[in-house]
Amino acid sequence: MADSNVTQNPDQAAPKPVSPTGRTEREHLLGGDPRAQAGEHLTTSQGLRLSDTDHSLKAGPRGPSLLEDFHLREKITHFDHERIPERVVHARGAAAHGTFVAYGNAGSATKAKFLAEKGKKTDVFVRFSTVLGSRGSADTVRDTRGFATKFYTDEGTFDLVGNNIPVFFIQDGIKFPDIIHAGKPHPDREIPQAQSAHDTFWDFVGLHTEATHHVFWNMSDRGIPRSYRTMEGFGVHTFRLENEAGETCLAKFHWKPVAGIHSLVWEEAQIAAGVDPDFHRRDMADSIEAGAFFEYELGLQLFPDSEEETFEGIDLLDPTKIVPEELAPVQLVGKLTLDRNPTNFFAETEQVAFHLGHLVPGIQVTNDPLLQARLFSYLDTQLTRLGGPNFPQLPINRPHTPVNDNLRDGMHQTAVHRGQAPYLPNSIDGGGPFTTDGYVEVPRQVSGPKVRENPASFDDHFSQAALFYHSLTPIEQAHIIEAFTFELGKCYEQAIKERYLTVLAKIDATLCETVAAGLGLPAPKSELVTHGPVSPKLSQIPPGPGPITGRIIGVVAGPGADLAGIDELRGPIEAAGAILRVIAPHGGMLGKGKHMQVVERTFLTARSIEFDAIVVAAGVAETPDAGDIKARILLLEAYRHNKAIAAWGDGAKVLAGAGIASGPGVLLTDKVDKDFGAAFVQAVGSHRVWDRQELVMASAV
Ligand code: HDE
Repeated sequence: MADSNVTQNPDQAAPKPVSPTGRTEREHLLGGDPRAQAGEHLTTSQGLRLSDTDHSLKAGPRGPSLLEDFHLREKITHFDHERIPERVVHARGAAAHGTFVAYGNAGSATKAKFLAEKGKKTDVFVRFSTVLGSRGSADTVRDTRGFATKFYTDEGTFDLVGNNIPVFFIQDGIKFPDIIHAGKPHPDREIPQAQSAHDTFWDFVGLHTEATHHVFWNMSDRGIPRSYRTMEGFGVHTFRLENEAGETCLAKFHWKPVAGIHSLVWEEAQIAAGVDPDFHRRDMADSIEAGAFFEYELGLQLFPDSEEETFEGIDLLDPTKIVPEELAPVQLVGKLTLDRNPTNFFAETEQVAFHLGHLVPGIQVTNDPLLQARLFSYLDTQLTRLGGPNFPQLPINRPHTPVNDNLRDGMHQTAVHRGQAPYLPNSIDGGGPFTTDGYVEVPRQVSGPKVRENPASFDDHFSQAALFYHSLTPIEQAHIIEAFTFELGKCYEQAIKERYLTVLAKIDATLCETVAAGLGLPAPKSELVTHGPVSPKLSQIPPGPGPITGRIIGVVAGPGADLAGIDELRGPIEAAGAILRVIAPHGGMLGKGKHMQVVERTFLTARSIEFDAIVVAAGVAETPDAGDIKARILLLEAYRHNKAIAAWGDGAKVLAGAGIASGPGVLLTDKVDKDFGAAFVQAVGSHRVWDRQELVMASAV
């Protein structure tokens, strides 16, 4: 029968490219895990070669299936069990492998070798995630992003399980189930998915006002990052570091993205959630495959270790507080480069198991009550998620240093342990394994009455939200106002909206009044709180153009386009590490010979959200497709979202046809030359043309 020949298809002898970079099917298989993927032949899990995998064993071609069909039963049974429970939070994620290299300047603070030794290289695996959504939810929703890093150090694995926001909603981990129940979809209808814009979330954060600072970060542009490449990361809690001399200090971990901090605009994030729910995942995988690696510097804010555990009056054990960088500068101690995509999503990204208790000498925990609860949760959650206590044996979780743990048996045990005495001390197995100069907790005095209470300093819920808001530029503040108006506008309960307005009334009068007006409610009386000196470093709008590595530039072309001009423009764009994609009315090739262009997106498959900037080539204005409504929407959306727009030659007519004339961030030229290339790269490097915002609002395009 024809279909049973599928596995002998002669096309398999000449592998075809299966990915944009031209990797072949055969290359994919090279180096496969010998436990499940060796040899050329299809087998059962027991290694029995199979001659047919498409027809179940039946009593005659029209008869019922036979119970004795062991291959059918094995294939279906394994399939039935392919899924494991998704993470209860941070279910939606994507990851990459890379390397961390220490600058060698952290030794005075910590003896952790991966930080202290100059040039020391450590393998890492980083998983980025959203918090609220399910595994299949969209990447670009408004949410906090997880930034979890596994350092496979010589001294054991260290996990830095952080977020892209430096504070958290709650001060005590005992409230975590409550905030998550409030943020997740409603239990009756299971909607909305991956959203905070609903009653239960705003009910919780209005009643637990310690969440205010985190809520402000979420409502800011930080809640909708452009790329995982353009996010900061934070350890959030204060850790205790110890150096070789036994001296301790307190520290907060920071990741600083080399590409700068950039975000989507809200409308773009919403469109992307539908048009490309894999927006961030795709961006990371494509960029890494194209060699445009993700880079971050690791930084430390260091504070003297003291009885009070405060710095400049800020309680370092309160995870709703930051220490402004102006008060304690971030000292950069090493660089992380993510340069390799996972080979198998399930084996690596899904099965990776982070835990705050994965520590190395030189790094210790503090009494932050949120951190303390996390020390329990992460180990516990893996037992359900990964089916038992042997998850550290999974390849992605295995330390890159020898392990001799005396832990035995259990579900999914894959090690064949030797010996008879897995206990210590013993006099049978040579006495070992032996304890040595390993991890020692810094001896600190612990005493106090047994109480369910917070320190008094934890009662300040608003001053840092106000500090954050007032440290931002007017455009960033406008985005926060818009976000609050949107999110509260999605709530149904009047009391919840009114209660939250009383929170806003403590932060800023204009903010509160504008949101109230948007909701059609009276603004409550201002009860403004005071805050410390503003921290300009909290603003993410760059003072000047930055790198454009991994950015995507769309060039609108078509039959008759100036293909040589496209090649000319490709030079500076690729030299800056960005990617040029040709958009045309139809797929296929444009032109032939030296300047032939492959059409990568058509007017049907392209949407503005994919591009950081759009250029219209000369030679398309007179073609019948120049006025295509989809192309006009492409240009108009890019314009509305304050992206750099350019055209050369009669490409300007296409822009004009879409209602885009000259103005801020619109670059027009006769032909592509060096100066234009440089000016364009600089415009993209500014990320957004905020000067255009007012024009956009006024013209209502
Ligand atoms: Fe988590 N968190 N968390 N969290 N968290 C998990 O662990 C938890 C918190 C963070 O990519 C879970 O393996 C509690 C703060 C990230 O695999 C779970 C509390 C921060 C990830 C869990 C917190 C985080 C998780 C779910 C309050 C930023 C994804 C699956 C005490 C500093 C890791 C898992 C990955 C995942 C519990 C608070 C970051 C259930 C109880 C604060 C990035 O164990």
